[in-house]
Amino acid sequence: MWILFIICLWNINRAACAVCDIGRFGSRCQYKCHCKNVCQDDGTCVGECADGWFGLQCQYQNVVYFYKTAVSPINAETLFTNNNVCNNINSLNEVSIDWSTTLPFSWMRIKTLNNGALSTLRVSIKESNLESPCTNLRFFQVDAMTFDVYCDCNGGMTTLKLAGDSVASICTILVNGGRNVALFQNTSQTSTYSSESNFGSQKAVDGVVEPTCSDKGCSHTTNDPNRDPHPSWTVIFDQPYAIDKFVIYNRKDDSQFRLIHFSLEAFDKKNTSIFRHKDQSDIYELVYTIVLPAALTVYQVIISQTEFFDSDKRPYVSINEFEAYGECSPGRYGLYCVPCTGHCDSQCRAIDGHCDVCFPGYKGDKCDEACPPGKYGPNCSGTCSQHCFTEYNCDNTNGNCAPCKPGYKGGKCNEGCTFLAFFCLF
Ligand SMILES: [Ca+2]
Repeated sequence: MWILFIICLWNINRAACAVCDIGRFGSRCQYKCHCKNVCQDDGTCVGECADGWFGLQCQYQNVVYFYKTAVSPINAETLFTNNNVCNNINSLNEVSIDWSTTLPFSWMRIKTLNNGALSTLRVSIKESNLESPCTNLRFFQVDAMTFDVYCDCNGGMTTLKLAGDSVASICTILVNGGRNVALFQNTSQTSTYSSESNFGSQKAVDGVVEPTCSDKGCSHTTNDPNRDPHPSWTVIFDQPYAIDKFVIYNRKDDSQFRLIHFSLEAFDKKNTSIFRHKDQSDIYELVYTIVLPAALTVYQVIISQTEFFDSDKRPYVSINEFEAYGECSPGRYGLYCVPCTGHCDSQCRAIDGHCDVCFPGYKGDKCDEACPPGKYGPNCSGTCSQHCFTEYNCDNTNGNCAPCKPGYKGGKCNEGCTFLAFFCLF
């Protein structure tokens, strides 16, 4: 108990100290559990993730679950069901999936019965019937049968297509929609209707889409006729995140028209506006999905309204739930988006910190292992000179190892001394 007290007092490990409400976890209790059954204190699920979620602590949205409208051919439907059954469809060499809206593509998780066949996989995206291939496919093994597939695609997709002989071996496809980083972040609004506990700004990031907002449960600006003619709602994240999709849930009970023609603006940490969206439709939506043209590093989002409709005499901003989907900003990784390890020479992979290219002298999945004694340089591929006095003083980054064994000189001890000079200094 005392040890825990000291850990908490000095803030060494906040996750160990936080006591979160049931269904939440994290250093600030900022994450919602997405487990089918029991959720442990650190968010790990006992058993499977809830439908629609996968990956690290089940925090990654599977857009197949939320946005799928059709699969072609129809008998490929089972490939998009996230379960433990792995029945591949032998005759298949092409499969496509349509979305209800334009979505960004980042990566997908594939379960396959034949790892070797994946090299023949082709991925393309379609928008407005214009098909464009995704290039530079990269495969990262998750377990014996599961791979995360990354590739470079231009623009958004209304259809995702997989083709090639390898499709016949695939048994599950999950398509990443990012994780919601807006949950329980700092929020404010220009005014509040009724009371903070009923209609405060936090209600829009509490992870709950309420069936009714009439009593409580949604953010809502004031109806005081003398106040707030230009209402807005603001969220400021604990750190910048790479966001590619915003989702706004409208209230479900009444007055949904209040969001018609709303504006959304995103800012970076320098308070520079980096993305603006103005709703154009005269008909309200129950769920607005706003896709960014590319992932942007966002720190703050403001939703505002200047117009009013129906019987209203003033504009309001009322939000049932706001979500911001994306990843850690470049150079960070993991659930808490900590910096990539110091010896990574490229941006590490956000989900697990894997680094593609290490600085010379380091190796390992996260570039956190120095080369073993006697090795140096990029990928630890250099071998220290056998004329180093000892392999233990060979610099792992550049192979320099002076002092040398008698008879040799140079930074890498690979130059022989001039004749007769047994001990040479130059
Ligand atoms: Ca809510």
